[in-house]
Amino acid sequence: MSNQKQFTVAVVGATGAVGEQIIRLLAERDFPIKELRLLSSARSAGKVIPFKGQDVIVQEATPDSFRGVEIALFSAGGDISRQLVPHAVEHGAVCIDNTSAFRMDPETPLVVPEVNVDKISEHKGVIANPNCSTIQMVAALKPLYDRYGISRIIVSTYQAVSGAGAKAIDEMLRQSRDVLEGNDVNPQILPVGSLPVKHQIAFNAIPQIDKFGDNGFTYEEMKMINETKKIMGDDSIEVTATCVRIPVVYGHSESVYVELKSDFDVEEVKALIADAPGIVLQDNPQEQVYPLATDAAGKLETFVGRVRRDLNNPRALNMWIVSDNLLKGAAWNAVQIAEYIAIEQQ
Ligand code: L14
Repeated sequence: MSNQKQFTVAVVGATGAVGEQIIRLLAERDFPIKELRLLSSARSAGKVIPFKGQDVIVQEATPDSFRGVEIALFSAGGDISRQLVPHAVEHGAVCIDNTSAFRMDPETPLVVPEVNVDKISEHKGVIANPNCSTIQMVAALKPLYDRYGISRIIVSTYQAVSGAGAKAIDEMLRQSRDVLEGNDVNPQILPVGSLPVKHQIAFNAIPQIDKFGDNGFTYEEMKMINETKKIMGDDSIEVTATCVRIPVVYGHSESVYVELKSDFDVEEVKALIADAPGIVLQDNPQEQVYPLATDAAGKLETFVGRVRRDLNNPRALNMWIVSDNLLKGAAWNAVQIAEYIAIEQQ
C-alpha cells in the first residue's frame, strides 16, 4: 500500500449534489490521492470542504486548473464538460465525465464496470459515465443478457428529485410544507426543460425529465434508449422508456418489462440476478419484501425484486429495479471507473 502510486485528482462540480458524493467516496474508499483539487463555478469558489481531516479550498475551474491533474471527475453539467474536458485531456488527465456531453461520441467509452469494464482501456482521454436511470437498469439486466439474450425492454421510471440537484430537493420539500400548510405552491425548478413553464412536484408525478425532442420522447428517455444499446454493445435491443419525476429525495425506481431471446426458468433468473456483481435480489412477496428507494438511499448496490414471468409472453419478465441515483447512478459508478484507472496505471 505505501509504495502505491498516488494521483493528482480533480473534482469539477465539487459543491454539487454528485460532487459531494464523489468526494465522500474518494475518502471512504481511501483512493490513492497525492493532491485533491476541488473545482467549481466562480460562484462557489472559496468554499471550504473537509477531506480526510484537511480543509480543501474550492477553486474556480478554468482551462489552467488541470495542470498536473492525472484523473478528473466532471459533474458540473454538459456545458462545463464540453468547455473544460478538452483542456484537461490536453494536460494529460483521464477524464471521467458524468454529463451527457460525450456519452454517445463513438470515440468515448460509456462504462458501467459490471457490464463493460473492458472498454475503459480503449479511452482516448475521456470515459463517459452513463445516465443514472440507464446505469441501474443495465447493471441488473446484464446477467440475463449474457445467459438468454435480450430482444426488447419497456421501462417506466420513478425518479428522485435529487437528480436535478440540491435546489430541486429544496423545492420538493418546500412545496410539501406549503401544501400541508395550505399555502400556494410556486414551482420554480421542475421540470428542467427548455421552457420557463414549471409544475408542482410535491404530491405529484411529472412525466417529463429533461427537455422534449421532436419525436415526442424526452432527452432522458432517449438517453436510456441509446445508452442501453451502446453499453450492452448491441444495437438490436429494442428499448422504449417513459421517465417520470416523483416526490422522492434519493433513489430511482424502475418498472422494467424485458423480453428474452430464449426460454428461462424464473428461479434461475433470480439466482443469476442474486449472483451478479453489485446487485442485491430483494424478492419475497410473501413477506412483502421488494426494493424501496428509502432502503436503497445511501447504498452502493442496485436492488432488484418483483421478478415474475409475464402472463402473455412466456419469454418476458417484469421486475422492479431501484438504486441510489447519486451513488451507483453517478458518483459511485464514476469512482469505480477511477479505481480501475488507478489500478491500470500502477
Ligand atoms: O446525467 O434527474 O443525463 O434531472 C440528466 C437529468 C442526470 C439526472 C444526466 C435529472 C442527468 C437528471
